[in-house]
Amino acid sequence: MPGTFDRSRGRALTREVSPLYAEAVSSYFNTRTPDYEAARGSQEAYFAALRAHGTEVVTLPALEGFPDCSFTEDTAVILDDRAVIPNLGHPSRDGEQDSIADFLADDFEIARMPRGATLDGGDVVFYDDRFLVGLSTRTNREGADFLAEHAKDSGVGVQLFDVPASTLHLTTVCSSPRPGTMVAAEGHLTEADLSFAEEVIWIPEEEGYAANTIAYGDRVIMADGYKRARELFLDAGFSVTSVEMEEFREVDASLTCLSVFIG
Ligand code: CIR
Repeated sequence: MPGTFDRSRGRALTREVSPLYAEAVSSYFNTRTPDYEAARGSQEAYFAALRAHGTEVVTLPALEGFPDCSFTEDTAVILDDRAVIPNLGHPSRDGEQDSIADFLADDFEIARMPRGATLDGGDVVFYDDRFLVGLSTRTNREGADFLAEHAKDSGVGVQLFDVPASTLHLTTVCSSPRPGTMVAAEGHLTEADLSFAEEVIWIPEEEGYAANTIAYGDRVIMADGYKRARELFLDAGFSVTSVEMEEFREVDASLTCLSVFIG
C-alpha cells in the first residue's frame, strides 16, 4: 500500500563480526573487552532466528579495518526501490556504507547523503505511515532532512525525536513489532511522544534494552534474559523467540543493528 511501510522481511543483509571486535565503539557499558568468539556465536544464533522466521540471510565478509562492521542497520535505509546511504555519525564507522552501497546498487537506486549530513540507520524506527527519526550524537538535522525528502517521495512521513547523548540511537529504546503497536522503554519516551500508536507496550526502565525487537506478525524476536519484558510480550499476544545478546549489548548494539532488511 503506498504510504505504508512495508514490513516484509524476505532478505536480511548482514556482515560477519570483525576480528577487531574488541575495538568496537563502546560508550555506555564498557565494563570489559568485547569478545569476538562469543559475538560470532550470538550472531549465528541471531541468523538462525531470522531464518526460522523465513528470512534469507545474506552475509558479507567482515570489512577490514572496521570493528563495528557487523551493525549493518546503520549503513542503509531502504525505501521501496531506493536505498538511502548515509554518512555514518561516528568517525571510526564512516566508510562502512561504501561496500554496502556497492552491494545494493544491483537492486536499488542509490541515494547518497551530501557531506556534512550524518545519520545512522539505528536512528530510524519504521512505523506504519512514518519513520520515527532520532536526532542524536550520530544523526544530525541535515541527515534527517535528507532522509525525509526521500521518504516523502514514497508517501512516508518523518517524525523527529531528540535522543539524549546518554542513549546511542532511537532504536535503543523503542521499536514497532506490528502495525499499530510500539514497544518503548519507560524513562526514555513519553505517552505524548507515541500518541500516534494504537498500542504501546511499556518496558520497565531496568529492562529497557528489550524494547528493541524484530517481529514477524505476532511472533517477536527479543534479547534473552528480560523476564518482565517477555511476560509483557506474551500478554500482548506475541509468541517469543529470544537470542543471547550480551556480547552485542557490551558495545551498545541491539537486535535490529545486526541486519538491514532489503526485501
Ligand atoms: C556503535 O557505537 O556504532 C556500535 N558499537 C554499535 C552500533 C549499534 N547499532 C545500532 O544500534 N543500529
